[in-house]
Amino acid sequence: MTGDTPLAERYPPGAGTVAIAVAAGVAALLGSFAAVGFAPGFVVAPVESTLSRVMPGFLIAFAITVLGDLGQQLNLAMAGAVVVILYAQAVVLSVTLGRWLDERAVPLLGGPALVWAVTAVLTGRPVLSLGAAVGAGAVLVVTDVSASRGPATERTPSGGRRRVLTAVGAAVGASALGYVIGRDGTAAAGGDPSGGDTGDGDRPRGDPDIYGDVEIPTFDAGDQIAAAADREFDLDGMEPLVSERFFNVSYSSVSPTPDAAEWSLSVTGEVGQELSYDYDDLAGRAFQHRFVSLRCVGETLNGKKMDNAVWSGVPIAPLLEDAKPNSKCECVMVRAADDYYEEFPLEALESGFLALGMNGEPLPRSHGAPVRLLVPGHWGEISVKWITEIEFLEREADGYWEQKGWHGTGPVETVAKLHATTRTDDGSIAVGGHAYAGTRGIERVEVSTDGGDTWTEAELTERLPGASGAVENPSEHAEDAWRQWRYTYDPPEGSHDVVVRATDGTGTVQPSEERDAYPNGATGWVSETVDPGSVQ
Ligand SMILES: Nc1nc2c(c(=O)[nH]1)N[C@H]1C(S)=C(S)[C@@H](COP(=O)(O)O)O[C@H]1N2
Ligand SMILES: [Mo]
Repeated sequence: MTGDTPLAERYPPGAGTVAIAVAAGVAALLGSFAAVGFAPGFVVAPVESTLSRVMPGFLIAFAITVLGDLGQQLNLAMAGAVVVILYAQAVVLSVTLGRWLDERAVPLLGGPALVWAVTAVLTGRPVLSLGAAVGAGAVLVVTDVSASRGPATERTPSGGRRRVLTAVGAAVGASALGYVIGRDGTAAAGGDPSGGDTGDGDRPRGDPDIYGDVEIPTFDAGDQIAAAADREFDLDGMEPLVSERFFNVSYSSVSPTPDAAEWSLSVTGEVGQELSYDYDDLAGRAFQHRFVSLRCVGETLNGKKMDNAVWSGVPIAPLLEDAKPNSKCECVMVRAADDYYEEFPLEALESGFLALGMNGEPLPRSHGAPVRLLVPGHWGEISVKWITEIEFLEREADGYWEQKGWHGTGPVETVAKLHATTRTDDGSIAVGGHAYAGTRGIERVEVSTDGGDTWTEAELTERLPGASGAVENPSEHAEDAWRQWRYTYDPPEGSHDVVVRATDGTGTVQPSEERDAYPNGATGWVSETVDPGSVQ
């Protein structure tokens, strides 16, 4: 039974209904955001992960290396659009059914119910999915009420247009409200949609969502941090030796929120004895505090996806011994809470470190809380965040990025970056940046101010100190940390090309051959044209 207005007129046919359905879809998406925040239960998260997974390797390569963070944002936007289309189809279906049965309750209840079902299937969280249903319901109810209240003259094509405008207005209102609620919820949970930053002073220690039910150990990294501050060059525009904004790379833009109390790391596969460790097992051990630099294989030659931090945790080798591994390929697959997986040689894993702390704080969510792996000297992709499982394999397999054509499980390439160009008080020009060669170490950095014809050695910061804390044989220097270089010169008259190259600890000069990041890391020498007139 219908009300005063027949259903066909409540939902103007064709484009009108589609517009109302899309409006309801947008409100539903923001309803999901309101209920969950920027966390895995947000309906866009699983869709975005799936899009990343099915996207061909060359497109991903383009997104990472050329578009950078914009690529990730585009992927997120595309996932949002897919969700809105799914929701809109659910609403159109309910309207069609309602017209057919001539029953206004069908779209009013059936629409939100379908939206709820779609969300629950995508996220696997039936209760939180109610947020999406409320968003869609709000738009459908407002549209329905406005149709009932409208004067007779409204039941005309122009009345239909009004209904669409009412629906859009309701969607805008509901979405804005959903956005505000979701954003505040994300902030309260310590989540960080933009990823990246650590050491946010306003944030409670640790992430309450993640660390709520465990005792957070202390991370005594103060001496290491002070040592870095002591050694670094003071040069405008150059990042310090302990990165202020540590880059972030995850295949999915929504970080998982594992509960530290529930977290465990299992050792499985070709082993004599399967093992499992929980957070308290690790937090109760004596920590080391180590500098480890990370660099992403997908970054451009002079890009900024290379950073350094002091990490607190435990070496992994002793944790593997009791498992009595007998992997034929001497290789492992390491898995994570975001369904990420990387395969690499056991030898690399054995030099690895499980970090619970970063720069004196509990590991932040975006960098792999509660526990991540760090594999010294290798491209960042095998330093698996949110680690949950180490599987000893019988034969080699491909990891997540290798299935997309990348070769990023090996040691990093040597690089010297050029990120600072400034004028000194006496009128000289000072250039500087960071140099990194993984565990080979940086021996020397040379600079040319004439496009590569002649070279002069740059100053280098003293190497960072070796691990502190529970270390059996302390080494003097950090085994896997970058150094800063600086070079000051009297500029020639006109524009000139500054080129920089590093030599690693084995005496090998950074390769000059220019190569893009895809598939195994960018190479070449960083070069920049400097116009003395415009250097400040
Ligand atoms: N679980 C998980 N671990 C991951 C990734 C990921 O997407 N998921 N990305 C990897 C890549 S490609 C890099 S470069 C580093 C970056 O670490 P960061 O985000 O802490 O800088 O994490 C690696 N570990
Ligand atoms: Mo990476």
